[in-house]
Amino acid sequence: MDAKWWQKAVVYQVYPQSYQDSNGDGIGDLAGLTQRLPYIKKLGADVIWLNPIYESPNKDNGYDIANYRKIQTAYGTMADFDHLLQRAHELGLKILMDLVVNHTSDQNDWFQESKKAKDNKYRDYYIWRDAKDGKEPNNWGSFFSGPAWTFDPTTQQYYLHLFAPGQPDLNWENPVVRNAVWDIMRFWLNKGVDGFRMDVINLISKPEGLPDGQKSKGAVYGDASSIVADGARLNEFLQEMNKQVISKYDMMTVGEMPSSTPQDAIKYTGLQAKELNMVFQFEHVGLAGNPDPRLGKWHDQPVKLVDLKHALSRWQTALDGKGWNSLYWNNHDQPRAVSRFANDQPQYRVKAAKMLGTTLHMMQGTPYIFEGEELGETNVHYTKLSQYEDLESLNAYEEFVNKEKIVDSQTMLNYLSHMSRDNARTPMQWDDSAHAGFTKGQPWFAVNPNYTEINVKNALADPDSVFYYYQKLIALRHSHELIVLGNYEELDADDAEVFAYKRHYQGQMLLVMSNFTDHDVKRDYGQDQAKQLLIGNYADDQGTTLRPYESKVYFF
Ligand code: ISL
Ligand code: CA
Repeated sequence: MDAKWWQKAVVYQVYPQSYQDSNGDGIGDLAGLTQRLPYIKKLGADVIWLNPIYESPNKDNGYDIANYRKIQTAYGTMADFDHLLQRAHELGLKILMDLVVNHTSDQNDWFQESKKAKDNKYRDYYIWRDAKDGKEPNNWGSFFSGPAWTFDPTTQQYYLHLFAPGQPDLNWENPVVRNAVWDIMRFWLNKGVDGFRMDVINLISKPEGLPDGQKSKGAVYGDASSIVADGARLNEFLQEMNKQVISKYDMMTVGEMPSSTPQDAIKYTGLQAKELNMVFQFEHVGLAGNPDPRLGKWHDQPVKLVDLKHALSRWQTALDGKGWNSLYWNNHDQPRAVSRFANDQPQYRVKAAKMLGTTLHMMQGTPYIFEGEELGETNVHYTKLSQYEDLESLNAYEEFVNKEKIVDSQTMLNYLSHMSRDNARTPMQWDDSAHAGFTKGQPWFAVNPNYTEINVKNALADPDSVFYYYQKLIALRHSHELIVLGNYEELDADDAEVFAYKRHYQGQMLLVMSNFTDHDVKRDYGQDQAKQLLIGNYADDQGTTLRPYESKVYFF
């Protein structure tokens, strides 16, 4: 089988407001990113995924879109975008846009119209319901704390928002809404963009009657996600999207799908399914939750290696030959990988970051690198609430510490330092000058203080840096069909120290071994029989010995 371009590609994710400021206002922008394209090219990535750059009141950093056809003023103009796209294409880089269409901003014209009157032409663009017994229409909680419904006095009804009140959910049951979405997609595709990452796309088909969600013990709200995710009409909607838009362009699609199972993903990405190319699954980033289900993702527990292996291996095996995986350790919603899954202490950080890169990049699927991951950037380790900016973090603190009082302030601050999305959102660390060379002004969000050591300038000057190691990982994928297409064999699932697997393809074999601990271990998988050590993160090979966070890939 010949691999498609998006199967061979490596994606680099750019969080525009934190990448490069070009005009000193402290906010990253399109002109800044355009200046940095040669850097991304040097790394060797093929595709850039841009987080939302559309006009937005920024309640949720651009995931609340006011105008789908306009660039956020702080990021530049449409001319700046056209220039970015043109420069990227000249360099052989493709651009993936973020498509956020489960919801819009409440400032979007559609919603402004919709809220005016029950008989407004745009009323059914959104999900409006009467009060039930004088209260919300059902018990759903929002992902960003509080109820998933807000009462609007003008028409005396509630509207649904699975996220913040400023993010009303679109009504996908309405064919006019679906056509409006196809038009937005065509608008950007006709400009020449190369595809879309689709925000929470498995939440668009809401269940009939909007029934109450399960409530865990002591919880104020019911759980909407398990009822809404992967709804009855999702496949139909995605097939319609494919027929109307996707099939007409040479493009790449990845759907963000919290809580999808491999069986769901096969339906969405299956070779016959005619829906999407791949999904972002959440299993490995959902491990080690708080034992109190009300606190969910807020915890400080390390992930157990056996669980991590189980999650990733399950997806590798289930989708082989049936669908296609995306591969990621982190993104703008997740803590930094080296802090979360390995070790960010100075004596281990570089080795550990390379070890994680190896483990993921040798798997089957399309790898995604989040800006700064290629430097081994770490969590920011904030200790005060005032240092945070993200509404999910701030709302969770307010709800659990102040309102419901189920956790004390110190404990919650500790959870935030481990899990807050803000860990990923600090500005890119370019050099050791003020604000890491991100801006000549005051940055919208403070730079991680470790920028004086961890930065692009240092990485490019050091042949042993995480950057050059990632460059090599990417080059290996581009030159070995085995890495792209080979099937996956997990080794010793219950080994709690080493993540080892094999890949097989047309008589060739790859052996990958990663030591996830800070001490020496010994493992023998017949590596002495290998033809070649393809890549490793130590200068020499000590055979069966794996040193702290050592990772090696053998070719047979
Ligand atoms: O659903 C969740 C947990 O069950 C969340 O993790 C949720 O899926 C996730 O926050 C969705 O993220 C995406 O949509 C959000 C936006 O804030 C994120 O930045 C985006 O990646 C709303 O648009
Ligand atoms: Ca700027």
